[in-house]
Amino acid sequence: MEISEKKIVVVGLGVTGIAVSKFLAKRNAHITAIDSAPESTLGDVPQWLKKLGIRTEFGSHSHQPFQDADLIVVSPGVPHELPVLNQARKMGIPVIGEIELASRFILEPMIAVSGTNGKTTTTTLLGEMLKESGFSVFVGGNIGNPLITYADDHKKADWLVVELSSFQLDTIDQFRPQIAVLLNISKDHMDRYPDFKTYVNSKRRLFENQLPEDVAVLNIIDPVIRDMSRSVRSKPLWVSSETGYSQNDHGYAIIDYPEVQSPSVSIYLKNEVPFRIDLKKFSLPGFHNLQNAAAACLSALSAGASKEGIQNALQNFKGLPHRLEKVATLKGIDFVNDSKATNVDAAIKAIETFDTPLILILGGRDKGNDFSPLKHQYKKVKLLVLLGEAAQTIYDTLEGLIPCQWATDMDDAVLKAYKAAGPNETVLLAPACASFDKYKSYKDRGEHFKRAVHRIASGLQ
Ligand code: UMA
Repeated sequence: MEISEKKIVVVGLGVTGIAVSKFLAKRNAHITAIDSAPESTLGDVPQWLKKLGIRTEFGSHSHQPFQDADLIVVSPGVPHELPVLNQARKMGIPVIGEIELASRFILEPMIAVSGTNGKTTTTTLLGEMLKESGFSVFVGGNIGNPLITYADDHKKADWLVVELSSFQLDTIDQFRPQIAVLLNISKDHMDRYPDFKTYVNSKRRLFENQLPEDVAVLNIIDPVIRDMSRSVRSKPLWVSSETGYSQNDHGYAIIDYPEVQSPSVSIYLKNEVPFRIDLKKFSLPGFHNLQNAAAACLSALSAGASKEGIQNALQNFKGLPHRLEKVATLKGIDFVNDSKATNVDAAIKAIETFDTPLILILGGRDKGNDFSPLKHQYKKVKLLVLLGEAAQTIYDTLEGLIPCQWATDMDDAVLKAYKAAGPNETVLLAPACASFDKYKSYKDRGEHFKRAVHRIASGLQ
C-alpha cells in the first residue's frame, strides 16, 4: 500500500488514532488528524501532533478534509456510518480502520479472536499457550495495544494474536487471519447497530477473507454461531459439549464438565490420535470460561503449540483484573469485581458462577440493553443495588421480582451492599452496562469498586 505523499485523514484521536498518526507520519503521508471532541479535552495530544507537522481539526467533522482525502482511517469508537464517511465512500475514497491498515504491512501469520464476551481472556490465554510452546508472540488489538504498533516495530513475531471487536471488523476490507476464533454472540452495542442481525453480520466478517486452507474455531455451543458455521468456507474446528461427529470433520474439542469437579477437554484432530486436556488446575470459574479455554486449545494446536505448553499455560493462568476478580472477604462476605461485565449476557454468566446468595450492583450507561433476561436470576439475587444512568430502566424491568435499592455513587452502592449482606454471601459488581456515564473505562469503575471495598475493610480494623 502506497502511503508516501498521500493525503490521509485520521478520525478519532484516542489510543488508535495516535498510533496510526505516528505510523503514517514516519512514512511521509500528509495527515489531517480529526476529533469531534474539543481540543481542550484531549490533553497534550494536539500539541504533540502539531509538532509532528500534522494538520488538526477539533470539535466537529467538517466535510472538506474528508472530501479532499486519498484515504480515511477511522478509530473503532467512531461510528463507521457517519454521514461524512458515507459521502466520502460515494466519492470513491477508501474508508478503512486501523486493523486493515496494519494488516497491509504485516506478513506474519495472525490469529484473530472475536465474540461478545471473553475475548480478552481468550486472547491472553492463547498468547500464553504459544509463548509456553516456545513461539515469539505479539498480543494486541482491542485488548488495548493497537496492531499498528506491531507494523511500526522492527521486531518479528512467529504469531500475532489479535483481539477484535465488532467495531474493528466493521472497517476491514482484505484483512485475513490464518486462524479466526469466534467465542459467542449475544446482544451488545445496540446503541451503535440498528438491530441484532447487523451486529451478528459484523462478527461474521471475521471469516470473510479466509481461504479454504485457513482455520475457523467456532464455539457451536452458542446457537448464533452454530447457525453461522454453515456459511464459513475455511476449515472449521468446533468447540462443543456433545459427541457425535464424523471422521470427515477437521476437528473438535468436546468439553466434559461433570457436576463433580475435574473438567477436561477431549481433542479430536483429523489424522491425529485423540487426547485429553485436563482442566482440573484451570482456575477461572464457570462453563463459559471452559468454552474460552477449549477455543484457545484448538487455536493453539492449529498454530503448532505443544500439549505441554498448552497445559502449562492453563495451569499458570490466574485470570485478568475486573473479570470475576475477588477483592476481599469481610465478615464472611465475599466482594467480587466483574466490572468488565458490560452487557446483560456477561452479567448473567457472572451470576451463574456463584452458589452463594448475591447482592448485585448493577447499572451504568445503557447500550440499548434488554434487561429482562435478568428476571430468571431472581432466586439467586437477594438484593439489587442500582447505579448510574440505567438505574430507572433496570428498576422498571425488574421491579417486584427482586428487591432494589438505589445508590448515589459507587461508594454508596458498596456500603449499601455490605450492610445488606450476611456471612457466606457475595457482593458482586457485574453492571450489565457500559461505564461511560461516570468513568473513562470499565477499569476505572472496577478500581473505584475496589477502593470502596478497601475503605470498608480499613474501617473494620
Ligand atoms: N471520536 C470522534 N468522532 C466520533 C466518535 C469518537 O472523533 O464520532 C473520538 C473521541 O472524541 C475520542 C476518540 O474518538 O477522542 C476515541 O476513539 P476510540 O473510541 O476508538 O478509542 P481508542 O482509545 O482508540 O480505543 C479503541 C477501542 N475503543 C473502542 O472500541 C470504543 C479500545 O477498546 C481498544 O482497546 C483500542 O482502540 C485499541 O485497539 C475499548 C472498548 O471499550 C477497550 N472496546 C469495546 C468493547 O470491548 O466492548 C468495543
